[in-house]
Amino acid sequence: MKFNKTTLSFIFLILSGIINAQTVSVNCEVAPPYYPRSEGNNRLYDISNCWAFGAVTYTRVSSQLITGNFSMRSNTPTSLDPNACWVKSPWIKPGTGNITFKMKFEATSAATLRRIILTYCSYDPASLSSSKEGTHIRFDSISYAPNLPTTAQTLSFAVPAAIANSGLPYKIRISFVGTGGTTRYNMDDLVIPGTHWSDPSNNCLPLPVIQDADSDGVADADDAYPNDATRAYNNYYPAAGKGTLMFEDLWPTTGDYDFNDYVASYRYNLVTNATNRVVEMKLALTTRAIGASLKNGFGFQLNNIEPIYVSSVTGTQTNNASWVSTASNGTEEGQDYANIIVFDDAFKILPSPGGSGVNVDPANPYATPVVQNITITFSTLSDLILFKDDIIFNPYLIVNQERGREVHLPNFVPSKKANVSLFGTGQDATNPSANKYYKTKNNLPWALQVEAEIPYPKTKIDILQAYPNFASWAESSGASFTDWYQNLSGYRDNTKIYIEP
Ligand SMILES: [Ca+2]
Ligand SMILES: [Ca+2]
Ligand SMILES: [Ca+2]
Ligand SMILES: [Ca+2]
Repeated sequence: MKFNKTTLSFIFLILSGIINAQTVSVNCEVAPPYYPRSEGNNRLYDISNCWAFGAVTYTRVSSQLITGNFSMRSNTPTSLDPNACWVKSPWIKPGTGNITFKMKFEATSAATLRRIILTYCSYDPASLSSSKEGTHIRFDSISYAPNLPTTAQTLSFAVPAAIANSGLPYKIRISFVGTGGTTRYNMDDLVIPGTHWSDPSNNCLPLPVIQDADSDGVADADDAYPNDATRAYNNYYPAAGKGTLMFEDLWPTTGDYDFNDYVASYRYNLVTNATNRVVEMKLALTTRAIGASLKNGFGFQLNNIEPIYVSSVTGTQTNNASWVSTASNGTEEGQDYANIIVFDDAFKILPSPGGSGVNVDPANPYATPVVQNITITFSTLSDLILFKDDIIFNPYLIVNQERGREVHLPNFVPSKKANVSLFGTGQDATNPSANKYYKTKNNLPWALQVEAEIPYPKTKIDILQAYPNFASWAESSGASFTDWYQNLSGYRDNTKIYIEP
C-alpha cells in the first residue's frame, strides 16, 4: 500500500477511534424497562444512569425537537448563575477529545444574552454533600448575543487537559444561563469522551478508582515503579538483608581452609514487569575481604540462560584483562550460557591498605568494603521471556588469572570455560555423572553462599574451628545444622573470627 496524506489521515482516524472508543452519552430516547416512553420516564431512565438535571426537562413538542422523538428543554434563564439550569454527567473517567452536543434556541429575540458554561468537578470524599462533588471549575463557554440561532447546531468543547486521561472520576456540567427575554434552549445528543464511572446501586457515587499512573495494569499502590510501564516489582535475594559469599582459592586442594580468600556481601534484585517477566537483574556486590596472595577474578553464570537473553551489562570492572573477552551485550564470549565477569582482580576493587591480604589480619589496617552495582538488562524480544524462577545465580572465583580454574559453590556446574581436567585432582571429588561438583569426598565445599551477612575466619584459621558446627553441616550435605552460621551459643569462636570495625 502506498501511503499518501489521505490514507495517513484515515489510519489516524482509525487509531483515534480506538483510543477514544469509550464515550458517555445521552439522547433522551430510552425509557426504563417496562415503562412506556414519555418525557418523564425517559428522563427517569437517564437519572437512573446517574445523569442529573437542574431546571431541564424532556420534551417531545415537534418544534422543540432536535433528534429522535425526545430532546431536552431548559427553563427560561433569568441570571448568569451557572447553578440554576444545567445538565450534569455521571462520574466519568474522562478521555481525550471533544464534548459535543446539539442545541438551538426556541426563538430569536433582541436584547437578550444567552451563554452556555462548561464546568467540571472532581470527586471529594470529604465533601459534606451526598454527591461528594468538589468545587465546579469553569473550563469553557460560548455566548450568544444578539442573534440566537433557531436551527440545530453541533457545539464542540475540548475535554480539559487537566482531567483528560487522568484515571480519576470527574463530572461535567453544562449550564444554560442568560438575561433578558424568554427564549429557552433545546438540547440533544450529548456525548462525552470517557468511561462511565458512577455506581447507580451506590447513590451514583464513583466506582472504586484504582490509580495506575503508568497504565501497566499494576495499581500504583502495588507498583514499585509507578511511573515506568516496563517495570512493576522488585524481587530481592535474599529477601531481607544481605547474603555472604566466601571462597577458598586453592582448589582442588583444600589449603588452609580459612574461607576468606575472597569474601563479599551480596544482594540482587530481579525487577519484573506487570506480567512477571524479568526485565533486569541488579546485583550489589560488596567486596569485604581478600585473604589471598593470588590475584583472583570473580564472575557468575546464569545457568541455562543463553547469552542472547541479555541485552546489556553495566558495572563490571575487568580492566581489559587479557583473559576476559566480552561480547557487545556484556556477557563473556564463547559461552553457551550468559556469564558475566564482574572483575579480573579483587585487589583492584579493594586495594590492600598495608600488610598481606585485606581485612583478614587484625594487625593490619582496615579497608572500607567497596560496593559494585552490576545491572543486567534482559532482552525485550517476545520469544526471550524469563521468569524469576528461571534465574539461577551461579557465582564463581577465577583463580590467579587462569581462566579455566573456576571455583564454584558445591554442586554448581562449571562454565564452558572451566578446565574440567582439574576435576578429581587434589582433594576434589567432583563426579558429574552423580551431579556432584566442587566437593571433597567428605562433601566439604570450596565456596559458601549464606543468606545472611556473617563474619569470616581470620587469616589461616580453619573455618571448622571458627564455626564448630560447619563440619556437621557440610558433611551431612546440609541436612544437619542448617543454622551453623548463626550467632548462637557454641556456634562461633569469636577469637577465631575477623571482627570488622
Ligand atoms: Ca433525542
Ligand atoms: Ca502501574
Ligand atoms: Ca510500573
Ligand atoms: Ca585460604
